[in-house]
Amino acid sequence: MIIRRAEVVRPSEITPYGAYLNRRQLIAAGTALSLGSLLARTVRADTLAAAKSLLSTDEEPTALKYVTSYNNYYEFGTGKSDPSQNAHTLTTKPWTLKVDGLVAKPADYALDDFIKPFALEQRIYRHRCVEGWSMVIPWIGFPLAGVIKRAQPQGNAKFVAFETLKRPSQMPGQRGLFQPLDWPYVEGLRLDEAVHPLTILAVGLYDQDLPNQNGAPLRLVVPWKYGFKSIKSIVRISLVAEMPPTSWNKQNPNEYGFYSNVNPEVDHPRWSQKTERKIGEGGLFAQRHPTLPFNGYADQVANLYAGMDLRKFF
Ligand SMILES: Nc1nc2c(c(=O)[nH]1)N[C@H]1C(S)=C(S)[C@@H](COP(=O)(O)O)O[C@H]1N2
Ligand SMILES: [Mo]
Repeated sequence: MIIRRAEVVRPSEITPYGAYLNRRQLIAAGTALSLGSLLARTVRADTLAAAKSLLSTDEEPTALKYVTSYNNYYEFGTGKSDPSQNAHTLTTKPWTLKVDGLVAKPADYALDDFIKPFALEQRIYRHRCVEGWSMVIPWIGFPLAGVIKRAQPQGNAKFVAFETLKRPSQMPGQRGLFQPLDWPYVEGLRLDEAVHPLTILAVGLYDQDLPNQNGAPLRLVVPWKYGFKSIKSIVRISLVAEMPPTSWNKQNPNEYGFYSNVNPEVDHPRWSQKTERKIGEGGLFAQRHPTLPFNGYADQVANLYAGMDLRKFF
């Protein structure tokens, strides 16, 4: 058993995003006041606290330095250290987010207004890249389901499409001769996958706002799928009727399917998916670990794919 089955956090354990914003304003305003500076000393202004969800794994999280320095974010380069070196130049304030498509309530939100109604939780999730490495990351976020419910999907909405920012002036990977992907980066989920309780939008990790290299200010996290489904720096969420295009599938449809569920039985055409290397487990002799079906979340999500041939729908 990797994660506990219960799907609820006690409401008393949750920091509503509004309260978090208020506390930040209090701390900011408080720097001029004596009581405020006392507060500021005990609570760092950049501290983002949220109670741990029971949907968390009890495995030890990967050290913060690896989570923030070993990244895939091709808008900032294809090397693992490129995002941590280049992504600081991205401006994430102000940030607007479009919710549109087959919904009764389409809207353009300022990020804070987008998040405000939702309760933040810590979700410690396993994270498996299609390249064969893995981490355990303590995200801070909230279920995507609430966002979709608020938009009021129409009956013909069957998929959710996501889009990353396209801003070549601040994203060096979107300039120059070698373009590894079409921009903007796009991803998609079936509607039932999108509203599954494990699917979250993350705004932080450990106790801080999401670092730019991890997809600030808002990224998707779908822990039973290969990492590339978890699209970063989202600017648009659209409800659609047909399966939407996805970046890696467009780049190489033989290697990357729409579903991309973690599956040790379906090899990537160029390598096995049976095992993984845990980032941070150092040394030449660190052994690889078996990869689990649905990345260890089979009890929670296997029923979404009942009757589907997962070799065909990889
Ligand atoms: N916009 C965008 N999102 C992206 C990517 C990317 O290149 N661009 N890389 C994906 C891949 S391959 C992985 S493994 C995860 C990595 O997330 P992390 O750097 O926070 O570990 O982000 C995914 N989301
Ligand atoms: Mo990945």
